[in-house]
Amino acid sequence: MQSLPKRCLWAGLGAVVISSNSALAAWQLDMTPGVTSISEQVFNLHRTMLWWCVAIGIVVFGAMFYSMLKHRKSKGHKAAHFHESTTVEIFWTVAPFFILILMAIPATRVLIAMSDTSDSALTIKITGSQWKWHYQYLDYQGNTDINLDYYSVLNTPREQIDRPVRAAGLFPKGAAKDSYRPDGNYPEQGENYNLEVDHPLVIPTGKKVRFLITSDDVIHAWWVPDFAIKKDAIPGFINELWANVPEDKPGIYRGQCAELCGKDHAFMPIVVDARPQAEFEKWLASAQEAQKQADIAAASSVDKTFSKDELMAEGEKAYLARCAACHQANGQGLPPTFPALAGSAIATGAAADHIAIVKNGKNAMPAFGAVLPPKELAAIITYERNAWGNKPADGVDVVQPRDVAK
Ligand code: HEC
Ligand SMILES: [Cu+2]
Repeated sequence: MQSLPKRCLWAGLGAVVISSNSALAAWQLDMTPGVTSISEQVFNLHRTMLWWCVAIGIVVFGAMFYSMLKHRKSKGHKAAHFHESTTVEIFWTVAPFFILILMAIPATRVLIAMSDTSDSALTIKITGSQWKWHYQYLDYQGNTDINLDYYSVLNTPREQIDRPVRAAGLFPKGAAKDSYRPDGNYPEQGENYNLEVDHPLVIPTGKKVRFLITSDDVIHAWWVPDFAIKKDAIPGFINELWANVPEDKPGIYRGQCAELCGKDHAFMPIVVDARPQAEFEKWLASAQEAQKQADIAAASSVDKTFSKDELMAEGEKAYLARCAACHQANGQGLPPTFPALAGSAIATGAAADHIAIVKNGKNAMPAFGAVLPPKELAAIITYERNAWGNKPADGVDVVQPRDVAK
């Protein structure tokens, strides 16, 4: 009879397997079939290969176990001694050779289809950088004068991200233990935790969309499982990909950066919003108009003078969204990689040097000059010069958009 603990273990395992459909779903083993024709081809290719491997496995292990059991020593069999059987050697060379050729034919067909970006209706340039995606609309049905580009950044609330860290009792060095939530009551993680962004990539359904993928800093990879596309974003290179979401499958598709790209690799998700063509065109027109207005506002902000209070308020928000990932909300940074801005010689030194490093970047510090409008840059820099007890040595505590635009 089995001992009691063992029986309990088996009963427990059985109960887990039977009762937890949702747990089983989370442990789905197969690939996702996805929504595009390419993803379907990739899925079927994977299936085909898997069955090939299963068949080979059955033949090889079958022969092995048959031989071991049927000809075992206890039945009086003697080991055969032979060397250099030409027949066997030719067989085990030629058979795998033909199997590989048979596998290569469908695989090559799918690879060629994946890389055929001809006749696309829309071309979008995708640039990865630590840790955000930049989408640039280059060409829609022959119109290359679109003038629309934007950044797509994670927008899962910081407090949700801090929840597990807080639960484990871990805190960044130097951070006040309960700086966010003295009650320890962190919000639940949402349904799309760390898979949500401020501005999704919007594409039309029923159209072939070509993606040109590159990077500004390190290697990233743009991966949307439902489209079965995943390509490295490499600085100095442009990789091509495409997707055509069927007209009956509009919706939100989510993916992630798939190349370990640094500290916040897990925090640069991808969200694609596939809309019917008419809706896409409506969105495109309004996004172009919004960008035009933003450009005009940015240009006119340079002529205006803003109060310190206004700049500080906008600066704090923008700092948390743009800079806190590296320099931390409390300005302490994560030395030695990410310097503290609280008490930093640059953040409290000559305004011109402070502006220069934020606009132009330095080593692992990204350049923000082309990313943020002058008013937002001025607000962030003003904030940094006054927050966390900072006091500018040159007395310039307010930086205006026109100082940044120079
Ligand atoms: C990807 C991480 C990252 C982000 C995001 C980032 N920084 Fe930095 N920052 C750095 C690094 C790394 C340095 C150090 C550069 C060096 O000296 O090599 C730095 C240096 C600085 C310095 C100089 C500090 C000193 O004392 O050396 C300032 C000022 C600064 N950053 C401001 C900003 C502002 C403003 C933002 C947001 C608009 C920002 N940073 C966003 C990584 C980052
Ligand atoms: Cu990345």
